[in-house]
Amino acid sequence: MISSVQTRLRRLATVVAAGAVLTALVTIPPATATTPLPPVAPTPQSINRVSSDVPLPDQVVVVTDEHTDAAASDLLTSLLRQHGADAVTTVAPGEEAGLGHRLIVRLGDPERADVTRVLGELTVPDQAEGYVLRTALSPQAAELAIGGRDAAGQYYGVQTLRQLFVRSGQRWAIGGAGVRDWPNMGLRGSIEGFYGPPWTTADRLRQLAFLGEVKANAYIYSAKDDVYLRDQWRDPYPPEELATLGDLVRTAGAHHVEFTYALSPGVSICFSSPADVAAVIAKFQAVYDLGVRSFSLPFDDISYTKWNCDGDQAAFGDPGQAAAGRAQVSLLNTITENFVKTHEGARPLQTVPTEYSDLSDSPYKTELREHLDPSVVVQWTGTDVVPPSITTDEAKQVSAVYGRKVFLWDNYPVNDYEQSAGRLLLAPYDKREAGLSEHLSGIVANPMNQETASEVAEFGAADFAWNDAGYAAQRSWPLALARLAGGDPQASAALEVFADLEHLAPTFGSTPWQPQAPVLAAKAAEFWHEWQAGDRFRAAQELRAYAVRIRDAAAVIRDGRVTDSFVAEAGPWLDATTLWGSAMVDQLDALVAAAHGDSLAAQRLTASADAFTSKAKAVRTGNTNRWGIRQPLIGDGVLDTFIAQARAATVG
Ligand code: 14T
Repeated sequence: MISSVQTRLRRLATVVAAGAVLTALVTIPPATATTPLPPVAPTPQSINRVSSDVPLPDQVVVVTDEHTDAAASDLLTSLLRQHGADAVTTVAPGEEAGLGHRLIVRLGDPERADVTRVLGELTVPDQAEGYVLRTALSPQAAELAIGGRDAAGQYYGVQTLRQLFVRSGQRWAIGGAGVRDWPNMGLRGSIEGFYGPPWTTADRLRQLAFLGEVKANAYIYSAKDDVYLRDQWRDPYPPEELATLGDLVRTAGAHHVEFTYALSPGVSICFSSPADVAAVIAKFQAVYDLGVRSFSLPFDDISYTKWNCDGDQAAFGDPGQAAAGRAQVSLLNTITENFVKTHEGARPLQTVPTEYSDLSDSPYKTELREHLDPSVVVQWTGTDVVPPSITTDEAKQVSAVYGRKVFLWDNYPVNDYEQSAGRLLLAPYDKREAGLSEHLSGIVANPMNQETASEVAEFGAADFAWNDAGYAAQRSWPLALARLAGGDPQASAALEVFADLEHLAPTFGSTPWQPQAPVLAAKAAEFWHEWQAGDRFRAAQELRAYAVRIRDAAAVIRDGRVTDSFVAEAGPWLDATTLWGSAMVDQLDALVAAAHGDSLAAQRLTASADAFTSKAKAVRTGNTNRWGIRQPLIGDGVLDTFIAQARAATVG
């Protein structure tokens, strides 16, 4: 009885499945029905194939109206041109009829009739910054519609389109996709919040464009060593500096990035002084006039148990945690009332509390919880300044302590502290628990002094903040590297080998939260196992191939289409990688020679490996970080250990 029901169910399932396949075959040509869409990052909430790929012809009509976002339509036009559309004509709805073009792209408000029609059953998401994108292909027309919940949504729809271009013979096509997408966190991006040489203007301009690409909307300007932000916070900007800031603010806007100006007066402010409050307002007003609409007053890394003036003793009592909380709350609430609320378009004020890296309640946090204006956004770094992981439980607890969702200041991939000396931090963004979007208002990553190298981890952070449930470090990381490699597959592969050697992510303690060179470590372990128990020469051949990839990675990266600024920043690390890789190749060859009984060759090759090792150790970084000029560390603890072990086994 039961088995006959099962049989019938199974038959039914087969019939249904066959029907589905048949329908698919009828509506979509087989080749494209099975061709996967190209990867899109941040991972969309939903993406499906809805048509075969749409060939991109020479002539394209773009339909926009006054509600179409200018940044979105500019980006759309330039993408179409880059992919071979020589003539892009932009017209208003209704004017496209009879133009006889082979592709019509409709961009704007999803409620616009022509956009709605092409979107079909794909409704626009309710969430801010959400969008819908859909291709539609019929014998009469090839169409693509992108509708955004708001201007940012339109822009993000086009950023998704950017990743949907696929090769089609000599020309390009657009992957036949239906996408409904929105961010899980409202604030996503980076905080230039490290010690040491601040980013250059060129770095910042590059960063702002990058943030737009990964659908991130926040850049917080908080460089610790910018004197106008911290040590001399009261001083007005000289005109040239102000002009440069204006350029950054405009560029941020053009990429839908909110430029947050973070002034850190805590080192010397007299909270009870009307003149100091006025100095904060004057500084904010100067950048408001440039177009800044988002402000922060961080109080991190200051002493909060002594006053900077006698007036504060009278106003807030004896110095101490609770009194510091009262003083900071008074400034934050005053600026909220007298600046943020009186300035058109100003976003909620942000702060970094002096206690920013733990979960426990305290007299200081009680003051903030009970008296800080509820609109003020509070940042938190996770437990420990550089945390080994961040869990939903922790975020939930800290929200209770601060009486609001917190905004994660994520101290990865920052490399300004001693444990990170000599390192680039190129491991994936990892160990942040899915579900954090329920408890955090957003994430900003604190990057390295090296802007482009930071984009690897930041790419992951933006991906996670957009869609924490859909995030997979092992999916995101290769996409981040491929992006830096300009899509060049050989360079992408070389970057993966290089990044494995810069994988160690330190904490402030002695235990890293991500291990060094996991791929090389596994290969070396496998090699020794085989060398002792299996086929020695096959084992050596396999590991040698990987050693050659290490040795040649820098050349492949330098000769390939890798972003110039990455190559420049990573220069000393790339040089050292070539030398360490050469040492590894020679030492492996020495080991094999010794195993063949050719002790002369073994000696000669060992001497050569030794020479490469010495040279590798003599390479120095530039003076680019707080920790100064150091030896660039390459797979340390793994690569050097392997060479030493192979040497010992060679020499006997
Ligand atoms: F405000 C913060 F959220 C924060 O992280 N502040 C600094 C930050 O500027 C720096 O880049 C980061 C990594 O070194 O750590 C914080 O700075 C510290 C914190 C410490 F506890 C530096 C030394 C410390 F001992």
